[in-house]
Amino acid sequence: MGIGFRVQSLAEGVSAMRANYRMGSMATTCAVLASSLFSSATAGAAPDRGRLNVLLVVVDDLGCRLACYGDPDVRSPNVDRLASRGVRFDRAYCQYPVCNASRTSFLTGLRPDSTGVLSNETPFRDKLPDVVTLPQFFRQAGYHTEALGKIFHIGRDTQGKPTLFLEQKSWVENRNFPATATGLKGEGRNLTGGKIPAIHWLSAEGSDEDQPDGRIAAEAMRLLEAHRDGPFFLAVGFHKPHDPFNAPKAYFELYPPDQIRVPQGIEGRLPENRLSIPPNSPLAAMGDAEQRELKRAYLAGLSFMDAQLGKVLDTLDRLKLWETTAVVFMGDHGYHLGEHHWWNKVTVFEHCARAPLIVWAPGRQGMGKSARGLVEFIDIYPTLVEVCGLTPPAGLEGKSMRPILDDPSLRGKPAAYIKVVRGKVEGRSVRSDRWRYTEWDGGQAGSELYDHDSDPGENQNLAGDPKLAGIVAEHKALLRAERPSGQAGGKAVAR
Ligand SMILES: [Ca+2]
Repeated sequence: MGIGFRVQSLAEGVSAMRANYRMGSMATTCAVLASSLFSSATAGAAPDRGRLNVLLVVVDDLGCRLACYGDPDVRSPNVDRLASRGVRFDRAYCQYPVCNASRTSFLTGLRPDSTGVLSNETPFRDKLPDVVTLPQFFRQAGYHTEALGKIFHIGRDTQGKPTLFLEQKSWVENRNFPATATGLKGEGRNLTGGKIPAIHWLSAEGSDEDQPDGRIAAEAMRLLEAHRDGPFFLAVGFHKPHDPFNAPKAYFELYPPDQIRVPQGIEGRLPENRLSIPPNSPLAAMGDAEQRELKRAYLAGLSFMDAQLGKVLDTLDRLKLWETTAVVFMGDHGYHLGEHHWWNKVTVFEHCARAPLIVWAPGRQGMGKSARGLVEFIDIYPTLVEVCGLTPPAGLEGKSMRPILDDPSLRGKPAAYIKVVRGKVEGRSVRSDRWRYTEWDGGQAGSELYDHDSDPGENQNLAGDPKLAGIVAEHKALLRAERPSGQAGGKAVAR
């Protein structure tokens, strides 16, 4: 059991976190002899057929609206069955609420302060040319590494041009699949009168395989068969439910329009601090009817993705790969569907910071249970490395979740961190066991405190309550603990 999983209070938590960092430094010193996160040299290891395979499924813009996370309105039978088999992490948090920044963070095992990647416009190799990414680490260990669809958000092609989804050093292959002409036809409309082109839905003609995610699932099934003897690291990046909200017609029909509920009253209210959500909410251009229509389209895409996941899971069944394959299923960050009068991501509210994370690890003792402890997405890299019996490279900033995979009742981390940038203003937020605390511009542009015992929707900002000054002070200390001295500005320092 790791020291960080047994802490009892916030004060102990900060202390334990610092102790962890010190322990990490000692471990780092030893592991440097093995490999470094910033070494471009390949290990040159021969494939080891006794090692676990890895299947990493990353779903774009998938929050925790899933039946297995307690939403009875959503049809997600295949995510649910994976959750029943593995460990469902109920409080897993991304480190930045945008595709590129989040993916760069968890695929390098580094916090956004260390990656320096804080937007969708920066190819991560511009900031971290020599970092050994998660799949690259496995590639160096002799695995066949291959990606389908969107795993890295943006990379550079062989001519050095920025390009979506491509990343040369991590994969043997990285392929994308456009929709067919049939898959782009159907019934649909823009819900903002054309003001925001992406707020468009399409109930498409054709089959699953006329859509990118259907083609990705079919190819994943083929690759699992071809590489069944392993070891492989297969990454499957489903695009839905990200916009545009396209899915085959059958998935729209799962959701009768009159049964769609959207936030009302306080849940849908604009936050008092305008920095809390980005400007120009698309909901300003929509009425209730349009909001319901949009949510229906999001859920149709979600259930379409779920069905594609089901085909991949069926293939693991058929090929009897469960005992030789670790599986991670995750969203890249959460998503608002009208909460706080916002539709999209890019906030540090719980709706956006929290995302689904399910881990199946053969042989671990906690499979089939759920975990309440706080974990961060940067913990995924060291976890997969450890459960596959490899030695983590020095410099990773997360902590292996392996102890929780054996005992899901462990308490997890004392805190989970997320940040976002609005122009020149930085927002930093910390989630502890009970509270969320956020500072804008170090508190100069506002602060927010939410009590998750009484206000899980984060609608009552308690930061100004004098009775809670001690709680605020504790969380200020937690925020400072995220950044030990000597680390900032896009350059990671091993500790
Ligand atoms: Ca995303």
